[in-house]
Amino acid sequence: MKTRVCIIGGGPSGLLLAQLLHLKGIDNVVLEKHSREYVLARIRAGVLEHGFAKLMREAQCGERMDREGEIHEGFFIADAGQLNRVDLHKYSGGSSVIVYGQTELTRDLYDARERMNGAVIHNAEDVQPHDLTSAAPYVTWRAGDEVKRIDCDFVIGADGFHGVSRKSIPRDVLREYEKVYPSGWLGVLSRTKPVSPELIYARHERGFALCSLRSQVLSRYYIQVPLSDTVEGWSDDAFWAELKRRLPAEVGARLQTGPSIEKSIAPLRSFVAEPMRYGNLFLAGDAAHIVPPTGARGLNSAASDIYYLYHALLAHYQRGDASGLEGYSAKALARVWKAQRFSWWMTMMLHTFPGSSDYDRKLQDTDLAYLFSSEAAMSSLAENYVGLPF
Ligand code: RFL
Ligand code: PHB
Repeated sequence: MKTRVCIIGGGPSGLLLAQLLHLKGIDNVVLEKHSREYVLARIRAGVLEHGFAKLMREAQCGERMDREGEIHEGFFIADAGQLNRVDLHKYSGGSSVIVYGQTELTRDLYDARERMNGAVIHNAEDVQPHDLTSAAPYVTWRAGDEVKRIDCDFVIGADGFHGVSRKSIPRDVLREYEKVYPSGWLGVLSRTKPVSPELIYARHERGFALCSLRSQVLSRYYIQVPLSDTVEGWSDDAFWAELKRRLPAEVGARLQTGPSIEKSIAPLRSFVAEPMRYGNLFLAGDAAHIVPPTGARGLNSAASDIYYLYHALLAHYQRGDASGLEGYSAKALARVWKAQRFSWWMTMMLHTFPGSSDYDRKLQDTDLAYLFSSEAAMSSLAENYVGLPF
């Protein structure tokens, strides 16, 4: 088999790039380790910035997102029993975010790939890139007992944090920066009316909580838990009781509870791998960087990688211009680090970590007091939350 661009990973990053390239006549193949059903069962992001939405439209996948997604012009931060609103629209110069689940967005991308007869190979086992520094790289994988091979010009590593692509870069080339937080988020999806039409990020001495949603009949809630906790250890009743405790009383009083449809724990981690290019391998999305979900930046950072990579590949194939590919890593990383900073800041301001001191708590109090008394601080939060320009 032969293609121009071999994309490892059929998550949102890989599928979006595949779709964009296909529409410009650039032949590509996506190799995904799991089945479509498995990928679509993962409940992850819920908040999209407009830059991402624009790319989805360009990829001819934005119709349902525009119909069913909700525009949010603000969110709340709860602290000391009070709700404080962050007016994104006012402080970002008229912008907003879109609440539309990653699951739905991935489904739209898969449907588009199918409609256009795009090549997506599922259940590809033992995927391995080869000869990445040569002009003729190739990728092998196993389908049952058979070993398959695809030759290509470029390999895109869009295979998430645990993928194989980043690990193919030699240790003496790759530099990894990491911060691990001593907590995770326990998330619950439930077919209940959301407690608030806008998201609530709640700071509480028992730990952080987040009230989010997928639609007006589907709620997504999270509570901060110790890393040692397990999903099995949290009954639905215990989850609802703990969430209620961490919300202002008037919010807790109107919380509608119900059976969980999905329940999972995600550890909090900040991570960046540099460079994002090695020979003819280009990393994108979670394969190169992850953030704690507090600032809703993860998927949105993947979108800017895909934007830069798409335009770099277009310039290469349409005009023989290699400058976009040459500059990809530096350009992508500049924006990635800003998302890292913002996610770290939101996380540190709103979580109660084991071992945090009275001094740490005073700084959090001051950060929040400053935020709600300064238009400049509000503008800084808003412009980061709606997404810095690509
Ligand atoms: P993904 O989604 O992990 O997809 C990678 C794909 O690669 C496949 N794969 C392989 N394929 C072939 N060979 C291999 N060896 C492979 N190894 C892995 C995997 O099966 C998978 O299908 O990475 P991608 O595409 O870069 O997308 C990144 C996003 O998924 C991630 O950044 C977001 O979900 C982060 N995130 C959020 N981001 C936001 O922008 N806004 C949010 O509101 C938001 N909320 C969240 C989040 C992440 C969360 N968790 C669970 C980590 C909330 C949570 C709870
Ligand atoms: C979500 O709805 O899953 C969500 C929303 C906002 C975040 C993180 C996760 O910051």
